[in-house]
Amino acid sequence: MVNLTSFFYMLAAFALSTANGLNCYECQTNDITKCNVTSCSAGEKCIGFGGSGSIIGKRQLSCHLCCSSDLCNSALCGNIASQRCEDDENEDCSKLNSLFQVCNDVKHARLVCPRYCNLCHIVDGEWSSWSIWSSCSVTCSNGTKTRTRQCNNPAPSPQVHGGWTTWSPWGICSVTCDIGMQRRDRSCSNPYPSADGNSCPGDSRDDRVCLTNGCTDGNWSQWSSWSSCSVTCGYGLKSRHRQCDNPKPSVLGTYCIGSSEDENICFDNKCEVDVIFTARDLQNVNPAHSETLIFTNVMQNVGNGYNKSTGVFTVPVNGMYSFSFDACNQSGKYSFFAIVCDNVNQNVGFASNNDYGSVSIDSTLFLSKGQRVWIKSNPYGYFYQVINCWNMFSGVLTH
Ligand SMILES: *[C@@H]1O[C@H](CO)[C@@H](O)[C@H](O)[C@H]1NC(C)=O
Ligand SMILES: *[C@@H]1O[C@H](CO)[C@@H](O)[C@H](O)[C@H]1NC(C)=O
Ligand SMILES: *[C@@H]1O[C@H](CO)[C@@H](O)[C@H](O)[C@H]1NC(C)=O
Ligand SMILES: *[C@@H]1O[C@H](CO)[C@@H](O)[C@H](O)[C@H]1NC(C)=O
Ligand SMILES: CC(=O)N[C@H]1CO[C@H](CO)[C@@H](O)[C@@H]1O
Repeated sequence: MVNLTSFFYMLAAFALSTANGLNCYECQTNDITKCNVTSCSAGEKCIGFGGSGSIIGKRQLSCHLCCSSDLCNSALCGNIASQRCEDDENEDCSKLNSLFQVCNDVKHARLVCPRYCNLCHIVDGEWSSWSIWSSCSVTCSNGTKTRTRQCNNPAPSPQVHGGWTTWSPWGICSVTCDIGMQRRDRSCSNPYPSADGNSCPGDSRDDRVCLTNGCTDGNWSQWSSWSSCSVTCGYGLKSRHRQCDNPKPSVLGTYCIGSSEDENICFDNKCEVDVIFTARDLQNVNPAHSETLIFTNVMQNVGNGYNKSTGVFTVPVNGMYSFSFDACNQSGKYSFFAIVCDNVNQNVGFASNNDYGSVSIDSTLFLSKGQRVWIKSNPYGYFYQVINCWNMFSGVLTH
């Protein structure tokens, strides 16, 4: 007769080999001890078999498996109960993480919220046992010998390399005007590195220059007094200046608007040269064609421009000149004449027997030093010369 109990075990073994990890049915060693068993709770019923619904396995606490009987050997247990990996029931891990990112701090998170933070798989490293001592470093006298151990019993797992948080916003500028510095920070906590993981590369602090408004805008000083005239004679320029230092602009302050230099026209009367001449009494009252009229009686010649031997006035200084020629008419005769400058007629006229007394022509010219002015017959003249009617050539530098 078939041992009913054996048959029963055989079926149970077949059924249970397909169930996840429940292999305590092989507890067939000599080293069998009494298991510390408890009753399965409602959700932990291990085996219901044969329609009877009877419980044939009970949970073995240390093994997390169900055993066929109270006799079990934990050394054969293929599924050692993992260390407790539960969140601290006094903490709201979800809240802790959203407020304080507790999961980024692996060390802390493993104590408080290992399950929430998915850290149950982390294994702390432990030292291996020491190796045997090496031989002595010397063969006589005092030397050293060494022994080693590794962090591989077990090796820590997994290795976590540090990661930076995002940068904080930039801090306030160190100054309220001009140029200062500001900083921002980040920390190597996203996540923190594990003991054997790499720390974050780079700096946790970043500084940069910050520009604000200028502290002080520039303002002009008062104008200096005018410089002396750039020429000692006639029209020139005088200048004055000012500095943008009342106050000076700060580094980012605006510079003064406008020019630091000012110029104006100046005229120095003191050095004006006087030029004036008057000459009368024609050397030749019947000049030939285009002949230069020479007036031999020089009444004044300030500046020595008029030459009484040639009748020509040579300009001594640049300036505006006014010339005139007075001619006496003669009854029944005509005189034609011109004021000439460097061979160009500037004004022409004539005296006829219809004129009474004298006739004048004049000319105002802007001349340069060295230019020449004279009177010529144009083309001929019959001048009349008596004590009460003068033929006269005169000129003056007006300015
Ligand atoms: C079984 O284990 C529990 C919890 O570890 C313990 O309190 C109890 O004393 C143990 N019973 C036996 C018989 O070893
Ligand atoms: C060796 O070490 C011992 C103990 O420290 C010391 O007394 C001794 O003087 C040392 N010998 C030499 C040669 O340094
Ligand atoms: C600029 O300077 C002038 C004198 O040159 C002074 O009157 C004025 O108040 C100054 N302005 C400022 C803003 O300093
Ligand atoms: C006047 O002109 C003549 C002839 O060119 C010259 O010889 C003489 O030196 C001049 N006189 C004066 C005062 O310039
Ligand atoms: C100064 C002089 O001789 N003037 C004369 C100019 O011409 C008229 C008209 O012929 C005479 O009457 C003037 O005496």
